[in-house]
Amino acid sequence: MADDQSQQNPKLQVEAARKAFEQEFERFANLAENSAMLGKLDLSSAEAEQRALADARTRHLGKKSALAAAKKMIGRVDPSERGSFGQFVQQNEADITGKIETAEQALKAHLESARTAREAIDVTLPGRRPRRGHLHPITVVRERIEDIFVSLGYAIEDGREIETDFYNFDALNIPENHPARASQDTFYTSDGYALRSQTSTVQIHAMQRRGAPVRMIAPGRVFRRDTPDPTHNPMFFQVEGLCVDRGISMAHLKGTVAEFLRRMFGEQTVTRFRPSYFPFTEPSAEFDFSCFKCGGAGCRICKNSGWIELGGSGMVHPNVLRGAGVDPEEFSGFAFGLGIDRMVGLMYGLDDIRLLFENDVRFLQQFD
Ligand code: 2NL
Repeated sequence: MADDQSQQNPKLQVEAARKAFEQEFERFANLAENSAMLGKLDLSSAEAEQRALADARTRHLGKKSALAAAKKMIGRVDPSERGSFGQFVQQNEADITGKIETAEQALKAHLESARTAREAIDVTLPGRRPRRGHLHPITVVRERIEDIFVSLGYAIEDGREIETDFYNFDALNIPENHPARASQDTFYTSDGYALRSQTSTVQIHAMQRRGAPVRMIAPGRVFRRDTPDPTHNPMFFQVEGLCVDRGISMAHLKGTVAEFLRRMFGEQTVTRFRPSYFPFTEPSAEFDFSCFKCGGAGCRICKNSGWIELGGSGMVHPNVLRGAGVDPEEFSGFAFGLGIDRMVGLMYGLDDIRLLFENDVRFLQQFD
């Protein structure tokens, strides 16, 4: 058997090793010599070939290879043949190394260009434009209200949403036993603070801080424990206005609210006041304005009445002024409050104000 022979004959052993190498190397040789074939290799198969080639190098040139064993035998062959055997071994080693290196280089070059191709980007491609949002309709209307009052000389005040009973009720002359104080109507935190049920709280703070005279509006979120329905949401937006100075009367209140509504809904808008009751104002009045849709003739928006009910108002109760550190003998003032979301609902003809708080872009997109 050839194996038996090669056991005895070191030269045959080297030849057998060379033959085994050539057989296994054929696929790499094809790759190295035929660039079209190499070009067809995708990145992951080229990487697999590269690993297979590294294995082949270890097997045929490594410490445990047949060639390494033959090299160890050089010293043991007959001195007369040692020179030529040594040369023979070295020649084979050099051939094999050369072939492997050529294939390695070809694979490496191919991998480099394949990786570069994968990472290439077309810098001339147009960018993806980020989708631009827009203001929420409540914000749009709030800003319009703010602009109108700023132009009338009012400041815009902001405050906290969690309040003590003092600011939410006591300072507003709301009696101890008033139903609004009950936990059925107001949200309380576990340590007894109230989520403000109107933004009057902001105005009390501002009066304490700044004293009189003062002109301001306080827009913001308020919270009431209402069961949600098409016209109620437990969180909604309100704007309150306050004007305190010497000699302020109901006439100033009516003139201011009427002017605001004319700027909001058009010059033809008519405002009317109806007597009402609030603990924090005396006298108190609710106000309506002529329907912006039908001009008073009657339509779906005004429920055929020609009028739209908007908010409450009145002359600030002396107890409220006093409680906020303002002398009611020297100063008087008017105040009013209205719901921003209710106004948005009317202006856009919404049949359910809860749509404003669901943050469904399909709905909100309409207000771009
Ligand atoms: C309504 C009624 C109103 C006020 C709010 C107010 C504020 C202070 C003092 C006195 Cl600091 N009053 N605010 C007055 C009357 C009515 O709101 O229907 N809001 C939606």
